[in-house]
Amino acid sequence: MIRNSSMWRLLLLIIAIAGIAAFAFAAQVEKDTYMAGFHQANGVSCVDCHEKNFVMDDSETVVNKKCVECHGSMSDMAKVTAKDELNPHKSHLGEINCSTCHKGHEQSKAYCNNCHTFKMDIKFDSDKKAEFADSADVVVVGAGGAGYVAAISAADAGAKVILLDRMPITGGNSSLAAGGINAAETSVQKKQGIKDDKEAMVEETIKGGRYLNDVQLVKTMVYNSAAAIDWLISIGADMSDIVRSGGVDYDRTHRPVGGGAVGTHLISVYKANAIKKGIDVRVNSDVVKIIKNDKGAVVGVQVKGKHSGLYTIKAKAVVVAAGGFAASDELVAKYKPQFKNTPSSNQPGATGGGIKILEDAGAEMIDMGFIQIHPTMGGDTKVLISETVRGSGAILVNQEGKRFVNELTTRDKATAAILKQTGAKAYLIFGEEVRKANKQVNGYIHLNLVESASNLKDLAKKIDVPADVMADTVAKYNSYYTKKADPEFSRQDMPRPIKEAQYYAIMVKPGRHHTMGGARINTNSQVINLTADVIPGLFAAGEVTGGVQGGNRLGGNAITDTVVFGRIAGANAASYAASVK
Ligand code: MEZ
Repeated sequence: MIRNSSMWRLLLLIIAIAGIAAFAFAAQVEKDTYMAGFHQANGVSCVDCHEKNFVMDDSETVVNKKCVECHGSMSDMAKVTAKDELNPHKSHLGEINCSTCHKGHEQSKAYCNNCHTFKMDIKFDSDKKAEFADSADVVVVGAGGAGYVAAISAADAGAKVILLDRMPITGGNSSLAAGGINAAETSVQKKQGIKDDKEAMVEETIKGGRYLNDVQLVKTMVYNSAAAIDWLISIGADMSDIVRSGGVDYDRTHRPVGGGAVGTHLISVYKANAIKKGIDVRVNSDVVKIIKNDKGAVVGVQVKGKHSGLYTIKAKAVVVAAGGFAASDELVAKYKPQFKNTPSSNQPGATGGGIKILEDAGAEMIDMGFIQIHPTMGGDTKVLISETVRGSGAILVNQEGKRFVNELTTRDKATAAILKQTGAKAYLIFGEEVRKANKQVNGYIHLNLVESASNLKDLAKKIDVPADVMADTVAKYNSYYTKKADPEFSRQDMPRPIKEAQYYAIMVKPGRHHTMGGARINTNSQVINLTADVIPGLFAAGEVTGGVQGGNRLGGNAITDTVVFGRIAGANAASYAASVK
């Protein structure tokens, strides 16, 4: 019983909210492009299909039963659609549920392309072609690091921007980036008295890339890297900690204070900027096609929204920044069959969606067989143990307790060396000094990837390594640290000894990390086609492109690539869009 006026007010509020929700729902389903709206318009209510409790099992048993009750079986429907040009009810007879193709709350267009990729025009699809549901000056495909940077840069240049990501969250592989961003002759290095040299960064990147890089792209990345750091700082990023990565002779990997992971930090900064700049960010929105006009210029994209179905966005320019394909067993098997069964450090959406749409749009694909194996993934997990743990002083030992490689060599060499050890694995060994310099180690501890002990003997026991051998290995390394010379493996940089308890061990194994191949671009981030011409209005940046990293990428150069080429792509896309009538 309702006894006082505040309860009345509460009841009225509930009724008002329910009314607004019902209105919004009705407005959403009202369109007859939605199965639910179509049914409602024909006097069929929600409960007729869903029954009272609205509980849906994954097989959608109740709604499928309801379809059959009203419309008959697949063979009944095959008779109804027998005269149509295509008769999918007949060809799928007995195999699938109605709801596999017919979605209640998604636009009911191009059902077939949900499973098939027909090159021919399908009548539902061709109806839709000329119909642009939305428009923007610049559409950016992929909301990882390169995509966010391109979107922010395009918005800064005055463009109306829509940023789309196929995954339910933004960030892409960049959000997993643990290490840092390489840049030479930066304001931060200068402030900390760290000497560096742009030409050395160019040379080291090309040497690390096995002399297979596009030299002009490398120079563009390096010469713009210091400005990239200043830009990141200007939009709110902390780049105050500097460490060394593998394959280089300079401390140039910039990251947040205390050795925090660079990726999560940058993505949160990018997100805040995207909101501030009014960028329309859409998740669960898979771009399945780049649309071009009859002159070959880009005019938009076709998107498959999780709930809105297929729709198109008109755009004057498109930037593809959808990442690589190291998470795709299928593409890895195609381009590098020997890496087919290796685990991947990548986020699950890194399956080459951007590569496919660029290829379909006529882009030239280069270096596709160059797939990088990162030497140190945590045990048997997908978690990457950052190279910066070695960079700040950890050593690698094998099951016999011995060092076997210069820990700061390039990734391809470190990987090859680990794969030759017992069990094709190794252990990162370090003391409290390294943990303190690397906040992210606390994360590895939290994920149960780390063994620790108050002395080396107990640590060795925990990882089943001969204690006396490991003690001897660590003692030798500490003496090399003191002498600043490593006669065994010529490691150049030994920033910390392994002296202070606790002592830590992380079991590591190599795993797929980065795909160096992708669409060919020029130094303006314009996409190049098979006849070496620019595709008008099409830009790309980050891991979806090829040529920047050559045959092997240096640690810390991925984020540089995303920031430098993301900025170039975004600014150039905006200025191209401004020139389109
Ligand atoms: O650039 C990278 O991939 C990187 C630095 C990874 C890491 O080991 O942290």
